[in-house]
Amino acid sequence: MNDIENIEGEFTNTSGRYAIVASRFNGHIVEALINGAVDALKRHGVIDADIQLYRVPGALEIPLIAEKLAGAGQHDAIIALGAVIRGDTPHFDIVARESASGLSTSMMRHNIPISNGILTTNTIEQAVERAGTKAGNKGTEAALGAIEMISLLKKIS
Ligand code: INI
Repeated sequence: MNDIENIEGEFTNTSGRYAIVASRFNGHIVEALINGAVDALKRHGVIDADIQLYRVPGALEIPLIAEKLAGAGQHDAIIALGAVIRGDTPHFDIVARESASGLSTSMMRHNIPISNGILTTNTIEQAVERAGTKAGNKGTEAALGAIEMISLLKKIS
């Protein structure tokens, strides 16, 4: 077991261009996710000029912009940030499923990491917990995932 080659992404060389696509719906929570993501990128050495923030109305619109950006080829990773909260709507399941599925499709089509930092929770309290309070910050996690995947992909190509 210890003799096997272990290939994984690193957090040391973070050169790359990052696009954040964030929704305005449930804006207070999403702003906390954006702050978490930007903070994580910058603390790992990513400079302001290599981070672009695109804003869309809601989680359902995130995949279109992510797809467009992935196809344009100007970024090394895309970080999707949003908050879908069941309490808000009967079509929670559609918004949650379609936003995640659209991102996966674009990631595979364009071979670019797309970190899914879209919270899907039953309550606003659960969303707040995952946006920088007692259960971490999903935006931070998504940014770290993007850094790691860029690094790992470089080792394969
Ligand atoms: N968009 C969200 O980002 N989160 C939600 O919780 C949400 N709810 O509950 O409805 C939501 N709906 C809007 C949707 O993403 C689209 O913006 C809208 O349907 C227009 O296409």
